[in-house]
Amino acid sequence: MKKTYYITSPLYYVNAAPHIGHCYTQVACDTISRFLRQNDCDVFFMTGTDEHGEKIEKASIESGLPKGCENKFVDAIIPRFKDLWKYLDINYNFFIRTSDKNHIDTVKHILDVLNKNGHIYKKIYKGWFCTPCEMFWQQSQAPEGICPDCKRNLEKLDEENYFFKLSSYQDKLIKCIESDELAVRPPMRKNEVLSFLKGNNLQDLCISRPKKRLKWGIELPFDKDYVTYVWVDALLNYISGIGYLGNKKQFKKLWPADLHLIGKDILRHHAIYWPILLIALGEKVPRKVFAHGWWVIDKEKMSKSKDNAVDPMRLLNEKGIKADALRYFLLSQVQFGRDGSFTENLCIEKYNSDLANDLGNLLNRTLTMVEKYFDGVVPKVLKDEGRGVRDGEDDQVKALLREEIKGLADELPKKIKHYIDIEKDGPDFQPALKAIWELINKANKYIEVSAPWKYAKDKNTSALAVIIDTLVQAQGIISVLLYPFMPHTAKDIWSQLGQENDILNIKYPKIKWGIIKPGTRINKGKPLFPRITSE
Ligand code: ME8
Repeated sequence: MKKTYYITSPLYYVNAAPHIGHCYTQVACDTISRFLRQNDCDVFFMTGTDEHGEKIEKASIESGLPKGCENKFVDAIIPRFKDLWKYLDINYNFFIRTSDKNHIDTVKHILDVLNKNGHIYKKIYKGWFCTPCEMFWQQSQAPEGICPDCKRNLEKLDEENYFFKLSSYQDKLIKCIESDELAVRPPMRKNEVLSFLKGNNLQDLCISRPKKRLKWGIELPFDKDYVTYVWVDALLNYISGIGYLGNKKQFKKLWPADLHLIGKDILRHHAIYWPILLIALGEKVPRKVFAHGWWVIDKEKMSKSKDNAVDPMRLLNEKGIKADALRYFLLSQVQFGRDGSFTENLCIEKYNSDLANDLGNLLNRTLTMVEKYFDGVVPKVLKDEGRGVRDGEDDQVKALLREEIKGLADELPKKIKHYIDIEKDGPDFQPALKAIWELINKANKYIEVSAPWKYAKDKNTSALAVIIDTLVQAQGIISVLLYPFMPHTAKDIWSQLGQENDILNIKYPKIKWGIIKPGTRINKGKPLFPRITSE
């Protein structure tokens, strides 16, 4: 039976159009999902949008719509997210909106259960509140009235609200995280959460907003004068979306989630509030929460509200950086978990060096030689392989390089598995891509060193066949291994190598030397990555 994985992205706020920070999480989730499917696993990848709360209400009013028309505002913005995910080849299984009826019914049902079971109480809240972060802060946490997270001014609040008894399960949560029943990763984030939990008494979580202040939310099932705090509403998506209320069979199959992939800004919500809500509900905690770093511009987090957001469509339209090139940049530029600094120039530099020069040229040169020397057909290598190549004076170097290429290619699937494995410390995309590029670079070097044009001049076809076969096999393997990271490019390489079967059907055990059969007619197309000149 296939192994099942349930992977989630955060639900993105729909107060503005998405930027490359949001693309980052999506691309990472998509890459993991594609990788697991290649390994014959059954994957359910869920994403969606977070549509309630003050932030959205404010954005709706600012857009010129009257209060009470927030649904129109969010409906209009959803296609921007869906279209972008389509453009980026994000292959999710379900898109949940917190305005979906099923989600609303589930939230009401769960709050009712929690209330009936004594987990919720009412009291007057006095303290600070940050509207952009939707977070409450104690005087001791924010003595200057500045939000510790986003550094903006806080508002003083003094109002009666409902609270969830977060504090009851503090010790239980510490044990869950320490034992990795809930694996918080990377390790620095595990340490961060544990030291917070051990060094502070958890304050109970305010889970309501009075309607006189905010109407755009899910009404509390036990008090019609209040709506639910947006974070409680949003976190519950992870179970409402897989049938907690209406599809028990699917819920049983998928829960607990194997991975909640998030940005580090929302670690506390996912590693503290969410597991405690689940414990109170009598459900299992998620298996893993992985918090990646931020894309920053001039040391500031890229964000919709800070006006420094980079629109991926602008990168395409003004710079010619297509979806896969952006995917590659995001995944290869930094170690997953750390912050990365984004500039257009860096993105263009990496495009030109890794994609245009290394990957694109390798394919182009190889296929040009297949056309020129073998009429566009992948040659058969004679049994005594490499005979002719050993004729020259630097024969040893060439033979060694060829062996190295084969060795690297044989090892590559295992290496990638190791880095992406979400059941261990992964995912980490950068070293996985580095390993693929090591092979690409070795193959380019092999062309330089073996100088096939010299054999062509000498009409040494058997030697030429060995060189071409080595290059073609390596690129067959590279294309399939690249597929989770750059699906469009992988398919393109695969098809230019003359392969007619769907790359999706090539599962991991089939990724090995000999993947491209001799006699295959190649299908050379346009260069994959034409160079970009930056002004
Ligand atoms: O927090 N760099 O939504 P959101 C990297 N609705 N990743 C970034 C980023 C940046 N500069 N900016 C955003 C919310 N992200 C809530 C989540 S989940 C139940 C509710 C990514 O739209 C990052 O993964 O503000 C962040 O966690 C996510 O976008 C959502 O941001």
